[in-house]
Amino acid sequence: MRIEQIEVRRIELPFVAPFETSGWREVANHSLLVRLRAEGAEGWGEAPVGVGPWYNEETQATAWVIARDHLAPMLLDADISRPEDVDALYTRVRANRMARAGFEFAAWDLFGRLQGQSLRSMLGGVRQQVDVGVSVGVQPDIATLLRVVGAYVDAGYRRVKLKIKPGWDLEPTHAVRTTWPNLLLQVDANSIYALTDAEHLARLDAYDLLLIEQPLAHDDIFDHAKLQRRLRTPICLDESIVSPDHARWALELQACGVINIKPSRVGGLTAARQIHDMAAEAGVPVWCGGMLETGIGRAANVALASLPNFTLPGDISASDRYFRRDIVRNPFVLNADSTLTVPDAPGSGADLDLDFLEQVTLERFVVTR
Ligand code: OSB
Ligand code: MG
Repeated sequence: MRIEQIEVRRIELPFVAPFETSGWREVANHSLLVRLRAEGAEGWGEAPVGVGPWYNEETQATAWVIARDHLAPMLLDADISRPEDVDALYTRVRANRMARAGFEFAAWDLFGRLQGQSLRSMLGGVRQQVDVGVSVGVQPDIATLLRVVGAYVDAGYRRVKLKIKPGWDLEPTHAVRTTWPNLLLQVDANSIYALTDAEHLARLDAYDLLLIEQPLAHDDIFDHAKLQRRLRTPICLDESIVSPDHARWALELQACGVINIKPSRVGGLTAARQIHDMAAEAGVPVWCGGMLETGIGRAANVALASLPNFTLPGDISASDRYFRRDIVRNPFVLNADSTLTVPDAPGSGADLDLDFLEQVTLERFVVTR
């Protein structure tokens, strides 16, 4: 199949509340959206890059240039017969995985719509509902944190992740654990600690956490293996696992007990599924992380999370946790049992609200064969 037209948009979609991690703060989704057209159908994908190079190296500006100067022309020149061919096409491109994932997602969506098959069934998903939780950013004080977490618990979320950093780790974790003794709880440091903090981090073992996410450097695997030997709580790697090879290295080194899979971080659903399979083989559970996506990227995450080894709740909250209005007409809604329902419709199932999308589009380019 030849792709006939590619459209890429830069959008800005404000969050209901700012989101703060150990190292940065986001007030809006600044994704790149990719639209592929062929044979009378279209597919959409989201590259959920941050506002600055704080999570990984990519930004909306870098993804835009890589998409315009390389990814779009390469795809227009290619002949593809399945979505995995887009993953293979882009193996020549170094890093820039979120930009690549935007195109790869769009290909899955396009093929699914043309073949009348849901993304879940294309990927081999086995669940109609996926367990989800909510990621809670750094808050100004403990009272505010307890109010914010309380509102999510009341809304039905049974798993909470707290963002931590030096000076905001033991105290907030203790406060939430004491207030909700049975809550599924985990923490995420976004690479702010060093191996010399091992003794301090081991104090988190007291709080019955599901996992401690990415305590050490964004590109480290080696020191995480050393740290894991000093903690009872499983380490979960996020930033460090950017490819199936990185997952293999982490598994062989026993650098983590859990892997957070974000399809956008690893270049798309093809690589995400490979990492899922590899972790399953090693007996290591995985869960689906999030990048504060719109309904487009969220649909890809939800479908991926329906695979069998996604046994821990994902950071795939309902759309209203992020946006007052999403760019889809079928936003994800939280079920009473802290799950989201996996769409059955062809492709990702996302039903775009094109009028609203126009309003949040900052810039676009279109290339045609
Ligand atoms: O580290 O998991 C992370 C958001 C942006 C960048 C990195 C992370 C996150 C989250 C939020 O924790 C997950 C979500 O709700 O989408
Ligand atoms: Mg993380």
